[in-house]
Amino acid sequence: MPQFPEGFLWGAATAAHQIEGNNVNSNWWVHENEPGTTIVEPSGDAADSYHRYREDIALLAELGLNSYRFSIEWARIEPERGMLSRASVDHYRRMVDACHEFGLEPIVTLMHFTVPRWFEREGFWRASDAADLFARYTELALPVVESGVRYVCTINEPNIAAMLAGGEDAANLVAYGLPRPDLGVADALLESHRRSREVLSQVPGIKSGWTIATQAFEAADEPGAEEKRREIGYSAEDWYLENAAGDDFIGVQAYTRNIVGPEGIRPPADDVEKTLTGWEFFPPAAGIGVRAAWELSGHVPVMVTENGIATQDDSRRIEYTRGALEGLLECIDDGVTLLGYQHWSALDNYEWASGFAPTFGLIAWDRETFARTPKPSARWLGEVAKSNALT
Ligand code: GCO
Repeated sequence: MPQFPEGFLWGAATAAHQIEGNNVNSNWWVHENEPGTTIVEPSGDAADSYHRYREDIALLAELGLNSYRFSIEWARIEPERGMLSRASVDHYRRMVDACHEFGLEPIVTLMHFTVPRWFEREGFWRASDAADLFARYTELALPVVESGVRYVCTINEPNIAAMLAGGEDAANLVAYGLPRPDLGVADALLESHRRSREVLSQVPGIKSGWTIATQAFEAADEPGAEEKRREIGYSAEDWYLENAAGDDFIGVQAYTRNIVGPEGIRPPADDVEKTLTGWEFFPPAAGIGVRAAWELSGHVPVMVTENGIATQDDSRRIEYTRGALEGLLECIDDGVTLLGYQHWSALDNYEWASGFAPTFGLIAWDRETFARTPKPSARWLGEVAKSNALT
């Protein structure tokens, strides 16, 4: 039976804005509630995990997982520029404590797309002091990670954030077309990441890295396609993987593949199986992303920080995850240092511009009572975690 390495971190991932509810000081809350927005529905109470986090953490532990990746919200910790909310810092400390109490390794993300509304208003990642402000936020958040956190993800998917900030409509992200990244923003994100890592290095033993959306770009068998793949691949992915060199770890977030023709990225063919986000059902994405990260970073240890599918058919989620894990076992076999696998997502979540319809969760919840119900896939992944092997 193929085994995963000892101490492998089996978990599920979430992001604050997508599950907490009422994240009213964040930039996304503003956009969701703007008249004429293209975002299909507001996040509202989301899964109310801000109040129900203990129950969620206890449930993940009970299922058999040994880690939980969640994000802390800058907009709560610093709701106005320069204003520290000690109550919010305490809240996230209690989340870390709850993880320890139930035996889960907490993996904390400092910024998962959302920023305080004041930060966006004052120039967003294009502001000349963006990296200073992110470094200062990291300092404000230190009490959270000092309370026994080993893994910190500074910035979630800077490669997608650079596209979002490129002035493109957020809805584009959930369609296939990837907008061109804003390279000025990419530089600011890299500087912010590095400054944040510097602050975090004050905490003994802490490991920090950023998490990259890997896209498994594949050239169509046509003249000019390979050249286009290289061009798109470099600015949308490779640059970020290369710039992880020297970090303590690198996060890989993989979902699907993208076929590139000479004209650019193509929507998936009509005859392939698609998930609720319209992406091709493609389990090898995780292994492809992990290999790319390992090679391009110059062998920085890798953690799969997100991988999953949006589906109403939970048996497809199990099939997808099994396929992804088979690919990861091959990576391990080939000598890649793989630290863990965080499934996206623990709970059905607010999928940004697409609202609540694309269900990525291992755990469902009732829209009125918030009662949690683990799906069969949650139990399946828990069993895999407990045996540390694919049976
Ligand atoms: C992202 C995020 C998550 C998404 C997930 C599914 O990639 O956009 O990290 O917030 O919900 O990837 O699309």
